[in-house]
Amino acid sequence: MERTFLMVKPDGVQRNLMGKIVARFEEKGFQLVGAKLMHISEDLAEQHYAEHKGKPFFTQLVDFITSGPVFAMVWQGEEVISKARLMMGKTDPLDALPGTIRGDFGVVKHKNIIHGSDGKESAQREISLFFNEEELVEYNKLLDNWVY
Ligand code: FUP
Repeated sequence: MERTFLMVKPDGVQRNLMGKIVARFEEKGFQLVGAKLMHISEDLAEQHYAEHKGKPFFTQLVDFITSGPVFAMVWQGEEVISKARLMMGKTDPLDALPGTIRGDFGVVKHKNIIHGSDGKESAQREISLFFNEEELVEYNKLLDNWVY
C-alpha cells in the first residue's frame, strides 16, 4: 500500500485546523498509520527542506517550520501521494482552488498550512526522517472485522 508523509505546519496548528485536515483524509478513505505533535529542530528542518537550500526563501522556510509545533503524519492508501497533493492544492494558497486545503484555509505562500510529499522517493525519505518503523501501525489483521 502506498504511503505518504503529510504535516500540518505551525500556522495550521496555531489556527486549530488539525482536526479538519485529518477529517478530510479520513473521509476520503485514506488510513492514518502514524502521527505526532512535535517541534522540528533546525537540523531536521534543513534536512527536510534540503532541496530548497540556497534559494532566497530558504531561511524564512526554516524559521517558519521551526517556529511552533507541527503535526506530522503518515497516511496510506491507493495513490495517496498524488491524491493528497490534489487535496492540498497548489503551493500558493492564492492559486489553490476552493475545495482544497490551501484554497479553503490559506492566504500566503510561505504560510500554506500543510506539507505533503511530492513523489515516491520523497515520501520514503520524509517518512524515515520523521518516524521510526515501530511508530507506524499495521491495519491488516483488522480488515475482516471492521465495523462500517
Ligand atoms: P510544495 O511541494 O507545494 O509544498 O511546494 P515547494 O516544495 O515548492 O515549497 C516548499 C515550501 O516553500 C512551500 F510550502 C512554501 C515555501 N515557498 C516559499 O515560501 N516561497 C516560494 O517561492 C516557494 C516555496
